[in-house]
Amino acid sequence: MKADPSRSARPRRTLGVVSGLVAAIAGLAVAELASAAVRPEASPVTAVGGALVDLTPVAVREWAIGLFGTADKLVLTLGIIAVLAVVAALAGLLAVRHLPAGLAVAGGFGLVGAAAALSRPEASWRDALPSLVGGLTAAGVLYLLVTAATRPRPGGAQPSGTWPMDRRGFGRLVTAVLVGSAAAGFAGRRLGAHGSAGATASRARFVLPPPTVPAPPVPAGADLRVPGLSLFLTPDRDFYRVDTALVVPRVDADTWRLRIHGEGVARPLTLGLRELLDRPLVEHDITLTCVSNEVGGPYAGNARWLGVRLADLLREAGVRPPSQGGPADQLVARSVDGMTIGTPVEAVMDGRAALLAIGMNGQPLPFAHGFPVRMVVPGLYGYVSACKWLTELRLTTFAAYDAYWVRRSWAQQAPVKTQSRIDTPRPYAGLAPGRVAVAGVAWAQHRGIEGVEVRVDGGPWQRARLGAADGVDTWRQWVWPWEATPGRHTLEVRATDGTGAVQTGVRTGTVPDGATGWHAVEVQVKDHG
Ligand SMILES: Nc1nc2c(c(=O)[nH]1)N[C@H]1C(S)=C(S)[C@@H](COP(=O)(O)O)O[C@H]1N2
Ligand SMILES: [Mo]
Repeated sequence: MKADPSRSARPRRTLGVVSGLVAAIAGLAVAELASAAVRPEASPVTAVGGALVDLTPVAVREWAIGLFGTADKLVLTLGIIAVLAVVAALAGLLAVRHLPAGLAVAGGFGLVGAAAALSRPEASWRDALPSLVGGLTAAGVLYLLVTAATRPRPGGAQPSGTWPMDRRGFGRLVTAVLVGSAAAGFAGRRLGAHGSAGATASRARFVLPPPTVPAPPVPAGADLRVPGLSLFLTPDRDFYRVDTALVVPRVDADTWRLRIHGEGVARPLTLGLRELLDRPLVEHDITLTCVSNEVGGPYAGNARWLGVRLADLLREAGVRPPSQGGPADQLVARSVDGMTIGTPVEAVMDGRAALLAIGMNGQPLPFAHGFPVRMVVPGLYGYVSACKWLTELRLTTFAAYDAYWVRRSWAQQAPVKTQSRIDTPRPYAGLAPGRVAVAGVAWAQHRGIEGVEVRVDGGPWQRARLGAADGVDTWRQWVWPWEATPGRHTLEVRATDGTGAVQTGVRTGTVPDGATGWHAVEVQVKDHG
């Protein structure tokens, strides 16, 4: 007796979806294992994610950062997995109807991953392997599952209303594949950790040498110690992180090299970390800010950096700034993951503390913040100054070369704009009437902050009390005592930089060279009693 097709259609579909999903899990797990052996960036999800990051239009990127903040990478990864799951389910549905077509979709996904991996910076042909192996695995597993699912039950006759297949055999196969995938995924993890073990050990072994030129202690009054106010020095774990890397590059300090070359470089240099550390080490407090920071946003942090003066190194290589007749006006830094960041040579060599930093707040750089060596230049947004995982410095011109973000509609040059932020009270805070400490930070790196003013409900500007200044390259805390009265109120802040220029109230977005406008916070003050 033949099974009633209308009854078997639904289980058939379910089997297809399950087969597709299980095949995708197996493919991904095997690809992860393979990518641990090749390099973590070659994992299909990471490669596709990286390619998407590079292709994302600037408006979408800014929207995503605004919406998800530093969780944007996690959201992207989950999004890719969700799309993959849908396609896998469709491939499974297709496969129970027409097996070759389903297999082609499964394998095709491997090709997409491989293409993405090959498009990544510094990619070699080996980077395609994890995706290809993963695609083949997925197709193979899909074949096994679908043939098992459509194989007649042992015993021949199919009682009506039951599945026309060996249900138990299918279940056993699914279980075996899932167990195998978990094992492959676990092995991939272990192997991945093993692969970066050299880098991890090199960081653990790395003892920061003492500074040749220590920074003076942070002035006692720099930290106003108002509850809810950002600390003057941002602890590494709280320091914002903005980069395009879906896996943090783990660079081995022992094999790290920096190459300095290009236009007007009389004596090209290639240095290892030891040779870099042979030079005088300068300690300097610098506030780093991101051009993607909205008015009032969180992408600003202040740290005590330790590093070699970049200007000295460039002079050693025979570089002259444009003002002294040098032919190159742009210094292009390149990271191990292919990021390029272009900085004005003039700014780097004008006497400011432009550093090749190796230390952050008394520790070697965290991997996420550029271990072993990154750039930091006071007064310029991170995307034009602060290359992490640095590996190359090339002298060229702005006319001849556009760095990564410049090709994505950001300005070639971007000095930090004067900004101020209310940290406390928080937006929409419910406050008791009476004395409230309104406090925050203000920054205008390399110009310094001379004054901060606050106003309530568009009233007259009132001078805030400033924390002690720690040079012109860091932010400055401020506090203003407010006698809060019941009702809804808007607090606004503006700063005056060291040149006497008042922060503009004109609101502009982050693109192309940094947001402007005054930060405003709305609060609700409760009635008495
Ligand atoms: N290699 C690399 N360096 C990079 C970036 C990046 O994406 N890759 N992002 C830059 C940007 S936009 C900023 S704002 C700073 C942020 O540094 P942080 O993550 O240490 O705070 O790093 C800069 N250096
Ligand atoms: Mo940035």
